[in-house]
Amino acid sequence: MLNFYMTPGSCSTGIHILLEELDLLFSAYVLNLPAGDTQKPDFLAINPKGTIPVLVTDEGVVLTEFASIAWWLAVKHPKAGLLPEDITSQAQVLEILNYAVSTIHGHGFTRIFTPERYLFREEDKEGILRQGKSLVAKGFNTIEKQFGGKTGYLFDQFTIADAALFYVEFWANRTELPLPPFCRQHFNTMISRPVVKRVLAEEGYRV
Ligand SMILES: N[C@@H](CCC(=O)N[C@@H](CS)C(=O)NCC(=O)O)C(=O)O
Repeated sequence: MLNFYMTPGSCSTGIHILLEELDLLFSAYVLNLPAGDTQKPDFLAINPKGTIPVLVTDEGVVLTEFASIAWWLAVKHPKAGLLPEDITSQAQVLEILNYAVSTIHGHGFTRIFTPERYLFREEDKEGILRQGKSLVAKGFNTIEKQFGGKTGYLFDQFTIADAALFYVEFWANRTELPLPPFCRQHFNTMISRPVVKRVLAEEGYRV
C-alpha cells in the first residue's frame, strides 16, 4: 500500500487529488505543518528536507517533490491519461506544473505564508509580503498570457499540471488574491470536478 504524508490545504492537496483521481488505495499520514511536525526527527528520517508531500511506494521507495510524485503517478497509471501521449506535450505539461510549484508557490506564496524566512530585519516584513503578492500576481498573469481565452483545463485533457495550478489558485482564493480570467475559470472548473470536491471536503474545506 502507498503511504502519503500530507497537510490539509497545503501543496499536498494537489497530490491528494491525483491519488483519488486514480482511485488508489493509500494510507494518509496527516502532519500539522504550523505546529512544526515536518521538522520533527521521525518525519526528517523519512524526508530530510522536511517537506510534504511525500509518497512512499509499495516497494518502500520514498518520493518527495511535487513534480516527481505527480510524474511517477501519471507514468505508472498511463490509462488514466494524466499526461498526454506525445513527448512534446508531456514536456509542456511539466513546464506549467513546475512553474506553478517552483515560481508561484516557491517564490511567491512562500514569501506570503512564511515571510520570516526572508527577513533580515523585522521592519522588512511588509516589503517581503508585498514582494510575495507581486510574484504571485506575475505568475498568474504569465499563465494568463499563455492560456487566456481558453476554457476548461490547461490542455486537451485533465493532467497533472491542472492539479498543481489548482492548489496555488486555491491559495489565492483563500487569501483573497485576484485571479485573472483564465485562472478563475480554471479554478471553477476544478472545484466542480467530483474528485476535487471530495478531496476538499475530506481536508475540511467547503468552497
Ligand atoms: N519543492 C517542494 C516544496 C514543498 C513544500 O514547500 N511544501 C511545504 C508545504 S506546502 C512544506 O512542507 N513546508 C514545510 C517546510 O518547508 O518546512 C515540492 O515540490 O514538494
